[in-house]
Amino acid sequence: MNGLLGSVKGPQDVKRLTAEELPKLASELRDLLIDSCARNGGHLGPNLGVVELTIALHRVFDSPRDVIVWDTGHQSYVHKMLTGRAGDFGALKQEGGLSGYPSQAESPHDFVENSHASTALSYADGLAKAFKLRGESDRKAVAVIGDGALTGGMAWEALNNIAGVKDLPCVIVVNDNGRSYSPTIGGLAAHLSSLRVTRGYEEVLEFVKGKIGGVPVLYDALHGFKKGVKDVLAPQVMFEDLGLKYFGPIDGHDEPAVEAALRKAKGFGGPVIVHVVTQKGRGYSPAENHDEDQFHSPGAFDVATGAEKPKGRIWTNVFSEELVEIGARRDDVVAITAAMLHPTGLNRFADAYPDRIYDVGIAEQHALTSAAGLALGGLHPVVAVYATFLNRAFDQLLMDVALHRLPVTVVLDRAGVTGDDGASHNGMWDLSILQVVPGLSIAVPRDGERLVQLLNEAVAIDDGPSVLRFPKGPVAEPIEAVARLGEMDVLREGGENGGVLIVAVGPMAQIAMEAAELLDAQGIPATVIDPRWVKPLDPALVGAAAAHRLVAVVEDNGRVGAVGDAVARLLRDADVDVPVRTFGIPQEFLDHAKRAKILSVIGLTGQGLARDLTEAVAKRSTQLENSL
Ligand SMILES: Cc1ncc(C[n+]2csc(CCOP(=O)(O)OP(=O)(O)O)c2C)c(N)n1
Repeated sequence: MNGLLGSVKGPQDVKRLTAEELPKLASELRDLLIDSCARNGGHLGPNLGVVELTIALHRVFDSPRDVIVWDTGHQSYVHKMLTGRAGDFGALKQEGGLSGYPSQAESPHDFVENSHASTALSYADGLAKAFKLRGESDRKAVAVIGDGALTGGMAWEALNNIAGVKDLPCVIVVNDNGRSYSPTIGGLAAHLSSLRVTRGYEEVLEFVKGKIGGVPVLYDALHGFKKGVKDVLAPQVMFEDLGLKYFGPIDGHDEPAVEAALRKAKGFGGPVIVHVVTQKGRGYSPAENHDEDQFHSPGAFDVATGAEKPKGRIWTNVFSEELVEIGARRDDVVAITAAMLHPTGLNRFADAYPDRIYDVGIAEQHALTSAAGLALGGLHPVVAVYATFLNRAFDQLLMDVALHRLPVTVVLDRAGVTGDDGASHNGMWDLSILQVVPGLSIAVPRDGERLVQLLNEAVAIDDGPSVLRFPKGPVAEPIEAVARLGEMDVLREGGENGGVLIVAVGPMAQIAMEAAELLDAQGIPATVIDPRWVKPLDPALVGAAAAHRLVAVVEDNGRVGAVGDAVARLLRDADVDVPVRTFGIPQEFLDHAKRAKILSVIGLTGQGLARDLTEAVAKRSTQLENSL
């Protein structure tokens, strides 16, 4: 690594640079960000926006003695580059390479790895309390949180607590770029934009036009700005009323100004908010001009044009299109997104039915209970979230939706192994935690045609909640059923003499069919069934299992308590003692790597399955012979 960045091995080297050298460092950081994200994809827009802020943080604070917690963690690339990892960016998000989020294994400068949003203030609250109690009076807890993440309820629970301890050594940096993926919504967002304008109305318009040009919503909102005089003169009251000292707004690309504000904050004897206004995608015009999400997290792209490699047809597209069709037939169907309109494909629905879409911010818990309210009000909400983020809203689904038997459909995208976003992004929990919800129905489509069919069946359920889940990536090739058994699809008949019954959960049908062929070639007949609905399980499964020597359940979910365990329980309860093998994701936090690679390592391939099942059948035969 050449240039100034080559000489930066850690924060002490950032501190040593002269003020005149900093713009050059910023420019080198941006080049490296663009280059590495172009190669392997990554969170480019957010990181381009925090270049000067991150430099300033490392010049003012003493990491890791002072702890910097990055909310969500997707904007921590510059932090990684300034803490000795710039040379490793060639393998960003690749197996064995740098994680796309902070990682304790990578550096003592990384404390918090979780990529679920809105947690940084709570971590900082706890850290600061720990410093105080342990008498470590030289340490500060610094939380960097975006205006998007600030829409999450946890952030407000934390603010309430932080403000309650007058001498808490905690600095909250609000990185306000006006956007989550899309422009941030809601009353808070409106308030933050009013904060940006403390310098007076006319100046505001110039400021916003200059700094955040190309965000018409915000500009229009400011034009229509009709706040009370008190808020115009002292809009920071919201924070100060809470008891938090407020500094800002600061131009987040003016490094000396950010540094000055952070120094003041550091010297202040209690909890303080520094409000920094930045531009997402700053310094790379394809990102700055990208209306949809300012290159929030593009896949690999061409540096000159910003053009991304085409993704082909993905599961999300099928869902997105079918929901528009359903919306045309059913005017009671409404949709909810938690700040992920485009990633979940709900943008089409929003375009078609603008008054039937609700973006609630990064607020999955609220999304579910608001859906409950909509359902109580006579509508059928479809809540679309990434599978891993549903964890946030488990209690709301259980008590607010299911207990009231409300017709809410939850659509889980990115279910199963997602891979290169690391442990906290794998959607491997839902089939386990959802098993315990009374009255909930869960569908898992194996291909696009089944997604269409099952989505329609799900929104037709009017006496309780339903969930539909599908994975990341290209939609699976269709597999036609050869027969129906109850509500289940039989994909392959294994013959009369009872060999292995493979219960393939959704897209696992592909590898189940491959495994069945391989088993057949070895003289082990194999039947493959796709249950379509995995909760409740079809009672016809009991008879099918009883006619086989071994049952194998294959699913793209953690093995504990998921469909495999549910099938075993069903058979136990019916006094059918055919052995059940469960194949899924080991109950571990998986390191980042490509989805295909992880599936192969954990044995979720046709070959892996066939090998394990051959062994299981052989073992079973030996046991039977020995018992005779
Ligand atoms: C609980 C949760 N829901 C959704 C997401 C997906 N997500 C990742 S970043 C992001 C937007 C964050 O916006 P902001 O905090 O303003 O940061 P920016 O990217 O604008 O810098 C969202 C919705 C998440 N990480 N966690």
